[in-house]
Amino acid sequence: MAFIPDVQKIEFEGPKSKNPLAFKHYDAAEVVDGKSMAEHLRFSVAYWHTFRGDGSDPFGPGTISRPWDDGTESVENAKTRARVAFEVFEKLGVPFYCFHDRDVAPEGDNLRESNRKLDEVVAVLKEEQERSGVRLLWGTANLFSNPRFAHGAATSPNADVFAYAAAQVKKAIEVTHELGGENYVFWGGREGYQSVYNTDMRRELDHMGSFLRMAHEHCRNIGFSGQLLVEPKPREPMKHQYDYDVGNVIAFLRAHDLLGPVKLNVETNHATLAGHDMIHEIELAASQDALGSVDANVGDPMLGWDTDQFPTNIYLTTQIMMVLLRYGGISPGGLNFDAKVRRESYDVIDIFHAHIGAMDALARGLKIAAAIKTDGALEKIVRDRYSSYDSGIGKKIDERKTTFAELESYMIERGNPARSPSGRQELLENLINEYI
Ligand code: XLS
Ligand code: NI
Ligand code: NI
Repeated sequence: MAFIPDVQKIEFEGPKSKNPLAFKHYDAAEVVDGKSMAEHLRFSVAYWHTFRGDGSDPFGPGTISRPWDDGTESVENAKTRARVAFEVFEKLGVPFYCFHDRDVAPEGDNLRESNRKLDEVVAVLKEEQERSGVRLLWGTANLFSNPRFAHGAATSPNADVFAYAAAQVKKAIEVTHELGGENYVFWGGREGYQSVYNTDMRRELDHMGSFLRMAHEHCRNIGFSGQLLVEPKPREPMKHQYDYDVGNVIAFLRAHDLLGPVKLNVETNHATLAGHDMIHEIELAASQDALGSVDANVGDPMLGWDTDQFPTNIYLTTQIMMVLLRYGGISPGGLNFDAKVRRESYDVIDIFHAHIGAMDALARGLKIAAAIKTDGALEKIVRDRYSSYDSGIGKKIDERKTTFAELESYMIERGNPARSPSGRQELLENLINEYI
């Protein structure tokens, strides 16, 4: 029985199609730069936005009610919703989905009760995964909605809350493992502070490190070998979040000896909230072998909060795909649409339009990035720009085989550095435009 009988499986019809319920660019099987589009893009639907989002915002309540939802917090309703979700995944042809524990199942009166309800819904998710072949990209725990987390979870001043959060994450990791999840995500939620006056920052940061270390230990104990990913975000809900941006998280992971086992899940709107471009954030993460996965969404330049919109900007998707192609792809991570339809877009069909558009935009970005890569001009300019490190004194610097004393005698003998070649920025900007 179909819950959404009016929408059939979305097919690829090519760029000339005018059918809003068809892909114009995303052809899962088409090979680009040696891999199928499906393998490159590894699309994922975010359960929380697409199946739990009700359109509420700080100024008003929900505007969206789904025809399959009976409006209760029952396990039965959660199970039905799970089946609807898989119908949507299959119709969109996405290979993956992501969830928080509390998106898929209602919370009980205590931890034992919550775990039991989660297990009941997980059984349905498992059945649906097996039936459809859709897989879990990552699981995570919601450590921010319940009032107990008002002061944070791992960084709460209340040790009982730390323990509760640990227990909740333990269960969420186990459930992710049971469902064959390829990654597990830690977004800080309320790990940050509102006022330094009441905050023991050293203690909070220490606790955050211990929490992550114990989580990693637990993964090893149960044989979960998926990637662990921290998702940086600078603010919202807290005034200051500890996992501010990619640079901060990398430094934090290094300080706790966790970089390697733990990588990053980088989200576009979080990059912009931190005052960075997405290309900066993913380039930085990838350059440090720390890019694990991407939350593909976008903010609005006019709005200063996490508006979580679907990405449709071709420059943005091209830049993302340029970085991914250069560093050999995003697997075992993926491109997760951590995005929601606007509160004015309350029809079921809007969910389809949103995902189709974003999938097409990233597919176009992939094709453009692949053409730029094949052209090779950009790569050559970058290579040439650093060529002074390929031999002579530059090579010695790269290989860490020189000293300040040697560099001094080298320069005293030469007198002045050779002139650096032009950066050719304008040429490269034009080149990218030729492919857009
Ligand atoms: C919130 C985050 C969140 C994470 C998962 O801003 O993007 O949705 O991706 O907890
Ligand atoms: Ni996210
Ligand atoms: Ni976000």
